[in-house]
Order: sequence, then C-alpha cells, then structure tokens
Amino acid sequence: MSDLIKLDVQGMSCNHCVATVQQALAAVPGVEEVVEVVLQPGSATVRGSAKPESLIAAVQQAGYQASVSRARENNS
Ligand SMILES: [Cu+2]
Repeated sequence: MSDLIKLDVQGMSCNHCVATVQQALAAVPGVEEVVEVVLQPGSATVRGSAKPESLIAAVQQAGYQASVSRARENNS
C-alpha cells in the first residue's frame, strides 16, 4: 500500500546537504522510509503515502529546491 515517490532535488552540494534533505523528508507525515537521497544528480526517493507537495515543501524549508520526478511508481 506504499508508493515510491521520486523527487528531483536541486541545490545539494555535499553529503551534509544530503543528510539535511534526508532528515527533512523523514519528518514529513506519511513517509515510511527515505529510500535514498542522491547528491549527483540531485534526487530523492521516499516510500509512503506522503503528498508530493508536502515533500517538496519540506525540501524547500530545508533550503533546497525540489520537483516531482515521478509521482507514483510501482516496481515492487
Ligand atoms: Cu552541503
């Protein structure tokens, strides 16, 4: 019942940024797991039922830019 949501993330420049984005995404209601945050090229994948807009807002609050790469993806 959980979806993978992939975001393009811009503005990350080091592993500290990756950790910051990871923490921001993990704190969003509905996120079950932050699957991965990739520095280069910037992307983030989370599993859960969180709204993409909520994920984007969390990334923006952390100081980075995000957009939905693929809203929903089923590759289980
Ligand atoms: Cu950094």
